[in-house]
Amino acid sequence: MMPSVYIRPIALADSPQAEDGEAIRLGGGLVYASRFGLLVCDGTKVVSRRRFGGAEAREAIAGLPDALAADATEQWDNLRRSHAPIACGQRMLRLDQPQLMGILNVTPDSFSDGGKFLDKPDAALEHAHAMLSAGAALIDVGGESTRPGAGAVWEGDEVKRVVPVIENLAAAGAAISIDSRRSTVIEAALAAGAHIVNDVSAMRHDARTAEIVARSGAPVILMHAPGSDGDLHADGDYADVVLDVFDALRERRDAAMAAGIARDRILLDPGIGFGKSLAENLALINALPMFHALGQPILFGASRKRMIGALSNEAPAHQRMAGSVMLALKAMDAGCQMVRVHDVAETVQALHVWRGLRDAALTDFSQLA
Ligand code: PMM
Repeated sequence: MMPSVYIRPIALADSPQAEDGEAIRLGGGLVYASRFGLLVCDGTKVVSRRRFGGAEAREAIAGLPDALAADATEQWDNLRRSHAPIACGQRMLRLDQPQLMGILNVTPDSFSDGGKFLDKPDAALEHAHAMLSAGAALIDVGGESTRPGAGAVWEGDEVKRVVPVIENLAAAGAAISIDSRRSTVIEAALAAGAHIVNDVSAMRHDARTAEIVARSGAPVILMHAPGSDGDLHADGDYADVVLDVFDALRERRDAAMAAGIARDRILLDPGIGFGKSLAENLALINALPMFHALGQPILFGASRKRMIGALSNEAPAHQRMAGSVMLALKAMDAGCQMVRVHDVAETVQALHVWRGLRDAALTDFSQLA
């Protein structure tokens, strides 16, 4: 097997004035990194490891064999890549700061909010509008539960659940994503006014999806889930969860581009909670900054997920707000451009305080360096 290379940010910095070397801006976002690890792996075995500061990157990369150096250079450029705003109808989603995606599940059985909005279009819309007023940049509308063991939904039912909600939100000028892995549903949702496709199977479930997304020009979120086809949670057997998810997302990014989807239309998501143990979820969250090396905006979703219950005396889903906000802040610290949440008002407040801490107009960072 060909050796592979990975660049991992290992020390984040408050500002570009980091004392231990030149810091770089990650993902064009609001966060900085000052120290990096350069890993060369043979399969999953790390064969060499070097640490370097931002100013020493070129020299560190030049020490690699040619084939690896090209890949490492691309990752280094990707880490610093800025992302253009995404147009959603009249709205522009800026990706130089974290944006919150509010979750609206129109399902009978989602683990966190199942049954609250199914067959209750008024309640669903009221909730969506409340999330928008609270500061959600967009609403993620889903009509199929993806929790482990959830029953399959007939796609005609999924369309009937999501389309009326999308039509209403689109008429109100909201930015909307459709959370589905079925091309028929995606097609109907885009026709109804959705702007972004959120596919938890990273377009593996339905071969037609890539063609529809390419033709529509809509941005697409490709999420990692290990299971093929039916059960997204199956086959979670990793040699190294961070490197395996990184490689899998790179493969899906490249497959999307090969299908004719423009690179600046692709967002990536490590898929927290999908076919991953608690330790694997924690490892991924601690390694989030590394995913900027794939060169795409990163979406992070851990809101009310099981891992929070597992770390907090099995708190049920509706009592996982504080843990969810904590994880959202961790994603912001890692420079993730989009965070998918249920508790919008609480996360917006946390985001505002987070931004205050980072604002160079409010803190003179040169005094802290
Ligand atoms: N999680 C769920 C559903 N859709 N989409 C993306 N991109 N990322 C996620 O982490 C994600 C998702 C499951 O959570 P829910 O039942 O609360 O919607």
